[in-house]
Amino acid sequence: MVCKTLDIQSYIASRSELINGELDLLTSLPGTSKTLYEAARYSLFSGGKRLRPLLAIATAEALGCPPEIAQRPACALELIHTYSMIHDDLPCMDDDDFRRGKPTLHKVYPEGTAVLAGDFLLTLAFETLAQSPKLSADQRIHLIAQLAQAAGGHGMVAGQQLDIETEGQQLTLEELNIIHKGKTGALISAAFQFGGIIASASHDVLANLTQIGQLLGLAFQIIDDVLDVEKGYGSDVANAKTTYATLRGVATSKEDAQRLLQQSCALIDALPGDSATLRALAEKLVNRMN
Ligand code: GRG
Repeated sequence: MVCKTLDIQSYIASRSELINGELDLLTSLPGTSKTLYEAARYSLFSGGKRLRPLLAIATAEALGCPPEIAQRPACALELIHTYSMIHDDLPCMDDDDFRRGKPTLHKVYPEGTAVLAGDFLLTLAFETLAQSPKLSADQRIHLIAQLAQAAGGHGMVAGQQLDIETEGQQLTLEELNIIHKGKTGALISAAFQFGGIIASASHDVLANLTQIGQLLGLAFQIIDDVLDVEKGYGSDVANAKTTYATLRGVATSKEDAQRLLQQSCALIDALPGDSATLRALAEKLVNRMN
């Protein structure tokens, strides 16, 4: 077990280095506004775990595709994720002063600059996919469509809107699931699809990856709710939010997450190729401490 932990840790370290290198390249040539680039980089390099691009690269690798091909398009997921965090923290949304232990972007730069830095990262994600040099035109279009679906009005943005609309209301588990599926699950799911598309996976494998992504996306959010209580962040409690922890209790929520993990691991094991690293990453995602 210890050995496996070390293996996955060094895998994460090495692939994170590739991801950070790409993100640096993508944002190192300031356009007409140096401030916009600096603001975007403040959030992009503030200690994110890089989970989504890591999952995309590990999925591609499990299906036999080298990381060098996956690393550039995988970064589009991190660009979208970072934009969503910046906008989520704004006074008109969650109005958070800190993220990852540092002042949020709108606390360091004017609020308008924070909005625009998010907009910049959102558009850069699609530009990155359109220009990914090592993919075919078909693959690039497929990735762009996949990301638009996951991040937009059928996915993350829709989930966020539902979250705002239902603020202060007591939700059922079903309603909560719909919000989580859009807000958090869609981008995690897209990471698995990304790996499949980049590795030119068959239709059947892509369908399996959809299921894996949905299961793990939900497990990820459940654990996020549990950590909010266990780590004493308490922001959900303070905001009177319905969460898995409030609806199911912490212990049952943990069991739910483990069950979803087991189901997804069975599907990961059935993928063609060597999926041991992807499995270890999925386990890490659900058993994470932050
Ligand atoms: C503003 C359009 C728009 C969308 C925002 C994703 C989202 C929608 C809001 C985030 C609210 C939130 C904190 C949800 C909990 C799950 C989550 C996305 C946690 C952060 O993801 P990690 O753990 O973050 O991958 P790091 O910091 O590692 O990058």
